[in-house]
Amino acid sequence: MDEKKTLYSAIQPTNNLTIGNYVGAITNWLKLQEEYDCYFAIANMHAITVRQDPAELRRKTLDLLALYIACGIDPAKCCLYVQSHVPAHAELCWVLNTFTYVGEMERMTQFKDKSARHAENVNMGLMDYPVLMAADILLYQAQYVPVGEDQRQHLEIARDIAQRFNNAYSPTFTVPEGLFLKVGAKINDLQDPQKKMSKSCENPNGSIFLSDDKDTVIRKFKRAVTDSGSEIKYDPENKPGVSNLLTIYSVFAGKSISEAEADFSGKGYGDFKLAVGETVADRLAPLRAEQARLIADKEYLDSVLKAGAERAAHTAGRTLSKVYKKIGFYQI
Ligand code: ATP
Ligand code: LTN
Repeated sequence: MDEKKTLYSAIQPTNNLTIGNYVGAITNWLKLQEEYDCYFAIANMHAITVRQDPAELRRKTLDLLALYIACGIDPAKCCLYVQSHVPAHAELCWVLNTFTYVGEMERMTQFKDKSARHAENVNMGLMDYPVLMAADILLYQAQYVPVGEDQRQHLEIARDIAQRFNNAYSPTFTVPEGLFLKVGAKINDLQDPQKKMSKSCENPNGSIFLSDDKDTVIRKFKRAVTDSGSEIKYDPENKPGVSNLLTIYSVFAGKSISEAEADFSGKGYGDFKLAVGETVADRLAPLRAEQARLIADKEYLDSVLKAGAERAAHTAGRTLSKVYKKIGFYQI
């Protein structure tokens, strides 16, 4: 039998996940776990690049694990683990820092955005974020990295760093490729449909959180910004609000964009928004119930994390020791 290819992705345990994270990340992982050797991490080391409340960070780590499992990510098939449980991430990040230029990091879109949003705390970690992400991916020799559009630039840098290192020594790292999907790769903010929906946005009405109850989901969709005119047509240039709602509906109802358009032909914006809200709310309810059941079983969640950390540390350790040999770190 062919060896399965390796796939790596991670989410930060910050805030509550939005349907953007769910669609852009987790639902894809479900299919991928059948085909690839998957590592799915909880990126708590990335999370602290923005100040976190310690008790909340701890709680959200388990919340996110429970959500992965509730969504159908199977710990028997994938390695689920917490980034800080595998010290090799910080260790490789340090080495890769010496293969990364300050100028490159200053030019990263996310760094510029987050520096503006957190002007009081533009810390070194925030700038180093892409290098830690490169370390995550390269440690596991991942061929594929499924992420949303917003991570494209970070993935490019991870590839550049891998190639730089390979060229300076000899082939050491697999050069990873991003897996970006077309529909749903970017879900936009309901209040500002030119902007991606984000779990840390200022206006909570713009994001649908997986933790929102049915009434909240429907209320937020009813208030969603639509566009001038009254036609329900997919046209992201001229009708960003309606197009975003059509994307959300098509993903949650499991239909194509043209089927989604057909469902609402001749209907008004009010009916449309209500139908999208109901479709989303009905899909989220069972997920939330299963997540709550798992959170109550801390012993089980801890056992998943322990097994995950052992497996991840084993793979990561092999890459790290290769790197240490190549760069000339004396081994004992
Ligand atoms: P933050 O607001 O805290 O920066 P975020 O909502 O952007 O967080 P991340 O933790 O950075 O979320 O991303 C987790 C995953 O979800 C990534 O693969 C990212 O590409 C994907 N993702 C995030 N937002 C969206 C979105 N609006 N549409 C599609 N995918 C998304
Ligand atoms: N920065 C990523 C989360 C992340 C990640 C990774 C994704 C951290 N390490 C490694 C893919 C591979 C984000 O989605 N915001």
